[in-house]
Amino acid sequence: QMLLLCSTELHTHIAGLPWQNNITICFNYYSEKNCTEIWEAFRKAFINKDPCNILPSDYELFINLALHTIPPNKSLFWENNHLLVTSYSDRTRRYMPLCDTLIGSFGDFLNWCGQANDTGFNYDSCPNTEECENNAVESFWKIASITYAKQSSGVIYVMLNGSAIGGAYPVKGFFADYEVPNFQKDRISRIEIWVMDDIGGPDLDSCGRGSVQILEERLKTMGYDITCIDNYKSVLLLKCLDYLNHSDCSMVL
Ligand code: ENP
Repeated sequence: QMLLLCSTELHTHIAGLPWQNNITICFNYYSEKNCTEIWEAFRKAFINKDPCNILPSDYELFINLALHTIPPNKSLFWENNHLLVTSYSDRTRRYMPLCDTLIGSFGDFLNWCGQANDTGFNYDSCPNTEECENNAVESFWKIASITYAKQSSGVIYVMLNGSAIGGAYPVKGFFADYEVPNFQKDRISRIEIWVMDDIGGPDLDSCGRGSVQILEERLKTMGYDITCIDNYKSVLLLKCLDYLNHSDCSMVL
């Protein structure tokens, strides 16, 4: 009864905000959590503040409250594959990438910030990273990435895009800068990299070549056991659902 009351109150509070769905996810799937408190901690990180002066540490309370375990062998890191990862992970059923965790679900697909001397949200004109690095979204993903990488264990999976113009493994990016350095070596058995090319797209990077080679060498130097697979069949099958007659799909269909 009490939970229902709290949730009704919170739902009224966030009605019309883009976080409505994810508060529902919080209540439905994480019923042991205090979703009202989590939402308040998230808001307080950036509301009523200069949108260029939000630090990762401002989200600390939110992160601590929303944290839950990441099962071993379920972590999926990625670059340039957002929608593919979203469908392949199947909302934690197959894998649990950061965007499928309770923490990540607060940021996925959204852009937000607050403003000084104003208790409202501002989703339309938020500063991007070129304008200022310490913005609400960038700082959120930094602390979320660090936390997720520290929690990941067992076999670690990494999905890269072999057709990405800037290289499959951006040497500057969340994965390179905030995730790889925070892996807990003693809890990781091996790392498996999948390099997926776009169907009909160019094969710019692949295992042992270009930026993927840079990543493989970096991880080997750190002492990890690495496997790299070009166009991993399971993911390729999913990509091929929309390209049944394409020659790139003849191998799996
Ligand atoms: P992009 O630029 O390909 O895609 C950015 C989109 O993915 C945005 O809609 C963003 O949400 C959402 N997103 C989901 N998870 C993350 C995330 N985790 N993150 C930044 N954006 C995320 O992705 P990036 O910027 O290269 O980030 C990929 C990183 O996510 C990888 O390190 C992967 O391992 C990690 P929004 O709120 O910005 O609209 C961390 C940083 O999980």
